[in-house]
Amino acid sequence: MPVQNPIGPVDSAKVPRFAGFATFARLPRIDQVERADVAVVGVPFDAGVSYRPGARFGPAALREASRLLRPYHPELDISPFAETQVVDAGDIALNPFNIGEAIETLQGEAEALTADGTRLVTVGGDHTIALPLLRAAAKKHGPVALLHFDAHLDTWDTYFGEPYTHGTPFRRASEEGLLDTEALSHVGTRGPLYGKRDLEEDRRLGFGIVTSGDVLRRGVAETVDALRQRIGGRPLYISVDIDVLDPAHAPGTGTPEAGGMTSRELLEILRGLRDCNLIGADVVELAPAYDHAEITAIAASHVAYDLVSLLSLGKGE
Ligand SMILES: [Mn+2]
Repeated sequence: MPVQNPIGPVDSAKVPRFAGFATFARLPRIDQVERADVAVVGVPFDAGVSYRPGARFGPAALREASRLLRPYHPELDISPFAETQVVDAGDIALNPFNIGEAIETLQGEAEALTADGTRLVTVGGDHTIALPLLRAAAKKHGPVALLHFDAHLDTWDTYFGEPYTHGTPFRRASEEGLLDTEALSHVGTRGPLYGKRDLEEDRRLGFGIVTSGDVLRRGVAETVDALRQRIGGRPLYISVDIDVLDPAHAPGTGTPEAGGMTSRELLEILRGLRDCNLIGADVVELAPAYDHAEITAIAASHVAYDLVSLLSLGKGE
């Protein structure tokens, strides 16, 4: 059951949006409520990146950009902050010098945060963090369906011999049995690969691929239909690497690729998933040092808002 009489965001008629603490959407902190239905939590960690660093500053940038989010979502016809208790759970502090330890810590913190039924929208941080988040999700729900929005496959085996990086989380998750292999899909992939073998290995792990070009050719409605058929009523985890968007829509990220989706396409696809059984989500790879005029941070904050809204629609029942 959702929390009765949830505490909402700071009233923007009394305190202007550009004043006050930058919690996500100006919502209460987790220590200001008794229980939360949905929590937005930051993971400022980028020790797993292969190219441009800086996603450790993603959570702060997303919170700052989220000041302008308003409480009613017209497309989904929901006031997520009024119908469920949504909070900002702050940041999970990880060891930036030890990836193995960071992964263990994050899994434990995610398990603690979700123990009483709170569902998470986690803000990265680089994509390494998806592995411990999926471990925590699978421990609770069993193997989960996964929609992975990303320019890249992120199912590579190792980098410089290292198994835990931002390019390998979904290979590890598959190997560990965290994923329902009947219902896995990358969405928005594009750009050059190391070789054709990347695709063959990815397919062997059970992934389907909807490329960025597929979304263009089929359109949003057909894309959503195909994804929903694949997912059905399974517990669903959504992982959004903001580099799924074209650099025109998300320049502030570590490994940009030309030819990506628009923010409109991404948001429309997410809204098409309103009937799915979403159990958790993340938005990762926002690296504000490469951003301009908060283009990427604003897009990421809206993606987070839509994910929160989808979780609120589910109401945890
Ligand atoms: Mn990624």
